[in-house]
Amino acid sequence: MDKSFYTSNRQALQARLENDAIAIVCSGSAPRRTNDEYYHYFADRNFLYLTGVDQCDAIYFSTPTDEALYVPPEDAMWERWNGERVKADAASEISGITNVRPSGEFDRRLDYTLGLGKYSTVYIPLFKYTREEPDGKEYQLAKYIRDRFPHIIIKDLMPHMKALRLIKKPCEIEAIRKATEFTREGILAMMRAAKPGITELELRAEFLYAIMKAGASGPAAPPIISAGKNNFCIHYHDHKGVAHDGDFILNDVGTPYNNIVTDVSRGWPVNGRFNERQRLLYQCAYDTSEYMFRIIKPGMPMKDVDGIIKKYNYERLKEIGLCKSWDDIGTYMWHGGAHHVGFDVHDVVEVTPDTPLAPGMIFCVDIGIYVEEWGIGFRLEDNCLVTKTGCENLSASIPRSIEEIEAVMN
Ligand SMILES: [Mn+2]
Repeated sequence: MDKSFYTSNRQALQARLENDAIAIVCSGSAPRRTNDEYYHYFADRNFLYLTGVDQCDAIYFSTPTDEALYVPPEDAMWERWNGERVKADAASEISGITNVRPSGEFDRRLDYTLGLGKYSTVYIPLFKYTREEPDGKEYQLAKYIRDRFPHIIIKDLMPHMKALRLIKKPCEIEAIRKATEFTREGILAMMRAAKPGITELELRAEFLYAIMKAGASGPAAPPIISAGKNNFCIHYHDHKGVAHDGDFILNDVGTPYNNIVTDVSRGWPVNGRFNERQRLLYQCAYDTSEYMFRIIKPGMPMKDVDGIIKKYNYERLKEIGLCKSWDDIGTYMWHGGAHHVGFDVHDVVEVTPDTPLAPGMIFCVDIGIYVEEWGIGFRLEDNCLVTKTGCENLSASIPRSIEEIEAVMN
């Protein structure tokens, strides 16, 4: 991304905050995995959205009139063991922030600035997925500020970040198009390699090899690739199964480009030919998806995407004799189908059920059908960009119809 993207994101953030407020956003660090080994570092998405700097232990700090980026200092011995750090010059070039300082200076800057008595509020993104999560740097900072400067009000930055991240900029849309090319290569590779007896691990290897060969840095999130009854675990990551003749494969995968990610699901028969029941069910999902891409347009409330998917797909499942009444729908449709994508696979954005769709939103249209008594479960999930007049299926080039899938596999 051009640094103007990050600069405008920071300006938009500052414009939302009170004129005596400070914002602090940390890049995070990798947790320890075992002994002296760490998990791969995954940068905080809000930090990336504001700076583009993919470097652990960095901090973005802004006042209404000033901003600074604190990055770990140059350390040749550290780099000898652990690899290159983003240096001050590079961080400035990437982010457009001119004042880049060594991270050791941050504490003094914070104390000095808060000690001036000019500021009433500090915004920090505060989010925990579960209450058991240990305090990260943000919570430690919030506690420190509360103890040392009790007159300062601490506010959560998340609502502002969510509002900013809702509407995608043209460069984000371009990035997801590029990311989709990687995802396409990965899914095609799995479809081409598939044959009865192939393991889930082999399919996963095919996916990873193809996306990285195409230029992706890796998967967007741990890929979900399963066969047969394992498809009934929605977030399956075991990869311990084997795909037998007649099994359906489910893939729910994505790739990043410039930190923008795709999230695409397909269901297909391991032997390359849909049998009668697979064909019946897949066609329901396909028809529902096609219908959604015809009707999604600006102004429609967000909840209608999920609601109409469910109703339309219910009618299809009723036609094939699977659903007898509306009460049956929960037996076969286990989840909603419209989460946003962007810097996160389940993107962190400000939406309510009544939020009207607007140009620049990107969310998944995800139709999941799970029929345990038939042993068939899958999702058909595409990335939908809302345009001025309607919408666009960004992942339409990845084989979707029965004919397209069978043509790739045979
Ligand atoms: Mn998905």
